[in-house]
Amino acid sequence: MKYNTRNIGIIAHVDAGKTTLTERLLYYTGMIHKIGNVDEGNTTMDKDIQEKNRGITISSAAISTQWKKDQNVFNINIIDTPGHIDFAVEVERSLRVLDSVVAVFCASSGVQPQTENVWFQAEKHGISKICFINKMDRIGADFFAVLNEIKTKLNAVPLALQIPIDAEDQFEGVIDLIKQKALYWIDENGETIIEKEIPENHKAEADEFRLKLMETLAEFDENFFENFMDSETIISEEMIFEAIKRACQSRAVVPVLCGSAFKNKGVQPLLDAIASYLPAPNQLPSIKGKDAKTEETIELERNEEETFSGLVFKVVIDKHMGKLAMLRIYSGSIKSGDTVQNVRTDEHFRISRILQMQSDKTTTIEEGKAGDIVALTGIKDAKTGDSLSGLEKPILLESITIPTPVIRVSIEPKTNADEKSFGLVLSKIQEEDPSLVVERDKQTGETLLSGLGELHLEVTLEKIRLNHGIEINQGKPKVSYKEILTETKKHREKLVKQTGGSGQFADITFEIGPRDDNETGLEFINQIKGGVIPSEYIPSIEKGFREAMEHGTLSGNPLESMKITLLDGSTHSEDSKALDFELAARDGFKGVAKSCKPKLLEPIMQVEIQSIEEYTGVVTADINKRRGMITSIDEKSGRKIFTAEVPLASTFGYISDLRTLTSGRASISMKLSHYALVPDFIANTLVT
Ligand SMILES: Nc1nc2c(ncn2[C@@H]2O[C@H](COP(=O)(O)OP(=O)(O)OP(=O)(O)O)[C@@H](O)[C@H]2O)c(=O)[nH]1
Ligand SMILES: [Mg+2]
Repeated sequence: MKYNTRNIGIIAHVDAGKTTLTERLLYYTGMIHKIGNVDEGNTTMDKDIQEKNRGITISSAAISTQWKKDQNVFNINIIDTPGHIDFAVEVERSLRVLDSVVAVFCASSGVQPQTENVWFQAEKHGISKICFINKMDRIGADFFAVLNEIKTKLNAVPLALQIPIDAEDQFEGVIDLIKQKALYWIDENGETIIEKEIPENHKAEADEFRLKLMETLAEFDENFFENFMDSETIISEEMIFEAIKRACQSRAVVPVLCGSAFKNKGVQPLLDAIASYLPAPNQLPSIKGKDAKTEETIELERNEEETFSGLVFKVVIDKHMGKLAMLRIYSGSIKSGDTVQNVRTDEHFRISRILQMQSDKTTTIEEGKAGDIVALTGIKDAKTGDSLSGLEKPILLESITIPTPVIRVSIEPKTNADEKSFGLVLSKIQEEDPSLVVERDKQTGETLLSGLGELHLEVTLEKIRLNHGIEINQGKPKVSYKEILTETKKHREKLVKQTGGSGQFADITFEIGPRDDNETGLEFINQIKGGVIPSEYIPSIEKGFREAMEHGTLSGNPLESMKITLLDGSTHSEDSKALDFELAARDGFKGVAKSCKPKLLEPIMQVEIQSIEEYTGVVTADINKRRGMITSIDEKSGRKIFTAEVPLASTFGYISDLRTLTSGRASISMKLSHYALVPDFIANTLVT
């Protein structure tokens, strides 16, 4: 069996150099023939006009390329993801379908809030990682400091496979600790690598780190431990390779490499490491899914003989090809012309074409197999997170978690003539980006667009203008609040209706209030005894409450959490139906929630600001003004790092305000930290 496919994601904080690195990966694998640069707006990955203009990645791009190593050809599917938190859904859906990641770090700014975010997201999905410490040429670059932060901030065990030869503008190459050679990149495009002996002044350090490499492997790999302890055994390169592979794939350690993508140094060894240490799809444990009919758990082998199953992780509407569904195939295979089903909708459809994405073109392929990432045409109704399967067995795979919006604006087309196409465009845009929500405000009749941040909404509206030619009027951005109950109440809800024929009847008594733990969502405790409510109605009651909490009674915003204890009830032998109990739960919630002293919660952001000493006073005073709380002030590479918790509502315009305050000498990044109670004096102005 061949283990030659690698499905990898490139993840990191904004500006760490993911796109620059991906561009180099494509160049050295021969997929592109000219190196593009983000700053010149000519990269293969950031194709979108806004990506070019803003110099950031907005939508993640999937691309297939090949790398040759030791007579083997590896098919590498790469997804370059955006670093900005506003595009978090791109990271989430990519990590859901990838087998491993390359986490990129900036050698001078190290582990930043969004690095932590995406790192722990990858952890949640249980995928293997390799670290690439990029920007070794930048002022303040410090490989060893970042190595240490991987340990302290990410709780990981970094395994340096290389150490750099000097840093900043002296950065020349790397020392390969396995081969014990120094590698130098000498030409402008970084194509020629010269291998030399380790320079004298780096020998001691290289010995120290090689020993550390071996000791770490011995600590985390039993097999290697035996060889390491046995004085008779001479440790071969092969033994080290195999041990790294096992320790990386068991996720005990993370191999670390370094370089400068921009200066074209250090990329080829990263490709070798991807091929050597990261898992092939068919080496991973079997896939767990659910039989959509029987709800039974099914395990699927990750091979072509198995029945077909795949997950749609992205929907793209292409001007020429129409709707494209990006699909990760987990088991079995598909050919164009095959009929498959969308398990969510039961829709059966014929696959018209199977495409592979290659730089700026797509290639039609005959067959898609287990482990592949492809795009399909011909699907009408597919959404992000849908499972596709063969007709013989509908298999539901775990879906994709979509982050909930935190901010919204009211929007309308500038001219009445655009009114009709406006609705269509909004639904198209939502199809491509499930983290956007479009709603109509019941009171004002306005159209509200909600998203993950100011930039997210700005980019979306700009997309509507640029790609669809619709000019938009927009209101001020507003925070999406949540609600929470603060007191527990007991309530009885009785639904009795007699409208000729069969009537409706449901009777429930329940306790409703805040959760005791700090978890989110609904905690539902069923204390019904003696079958006074038949067990088949219980899930309907739970469903009723779950739906009801989507609209709080204080402000109409969803409840963050709620606890329901179902105590008692009764049924009517002829009139009671499952739906009646669902309705009773919903009505019951509406009737009693107001008396449970509901309060408003607002999103609180964890903000990190990097600036210089001189602006300490200005930055801290500004944080206070925004109702923020400073949690720490550190120093790194001569820069001050302020960490604070600031309510989202007072972060609007933060980036440009900070630029003005510090004459552009500060950078800021944020991530959603948690929801907290809105202080009464503000809540009173929000809820009337
Ligand atoms: N000095 C230096 N600059 C680099 C290096 N790699 C990337 N850059 C620069 O860093 C900036 C950001 O690079 P990108 O590749 O767009 O970073 P990214 O991680 O893709 O950013 P987002 O997609 O917005 O999250 C650009 O100005 C690059 O030219 C490097 O190795 N050294
Ligand atoms: Mg990018």
